[in-house]
Amino acid sequence: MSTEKTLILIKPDGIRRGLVGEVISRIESKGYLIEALRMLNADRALLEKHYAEHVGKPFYEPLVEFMMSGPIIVIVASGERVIEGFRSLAGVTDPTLAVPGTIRGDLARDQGTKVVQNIVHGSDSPESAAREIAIFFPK
Ligand code: DAT
Ligand code: MG
Repeated sequence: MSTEKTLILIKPDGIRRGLVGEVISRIESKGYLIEALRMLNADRALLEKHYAEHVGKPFYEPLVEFMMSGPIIVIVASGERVIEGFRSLAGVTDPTLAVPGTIRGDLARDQGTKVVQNIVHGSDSPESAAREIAIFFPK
């Protein structure tokens, strides 16, 4: 059985605030392996694929605008149960409620914006991980 993989994004707020090293350090310190990493400016078409499940929600357009507001870093990390493990490292979606000790709990807060700015994305299931990795790292 091959080791599980997940797709992690460091969002534009994470880059603007100089938290790239901190986020990568937390992934590595936990013991996950960085398998691939690239920086890019995501366009609308790419984000529409990545966030397909959220199309039509009130925060969808602000989310896309936010994700296009600067470069992002795309990471594939691997390890046993890395999908749930990284979600645990990241903390819950709302940074106000994310537990201290997590990336979102320690490093983000409510900015009063229409979309929550919470530093990182992590795949939420094996199906999402496979789909998202294929979007950002097409064969
Ligand atoms: P997660 O990133 O924790 O998997 P999600 O997939 O439900 O959360 O949503 C994608 C992103 O959209 C999330 O990281 C922040 C933003 N978001 C989600 N729900 C929101 C809401 N109710 N209001 C504003 N932004 C929201
Ligand atoms: Mg999600």
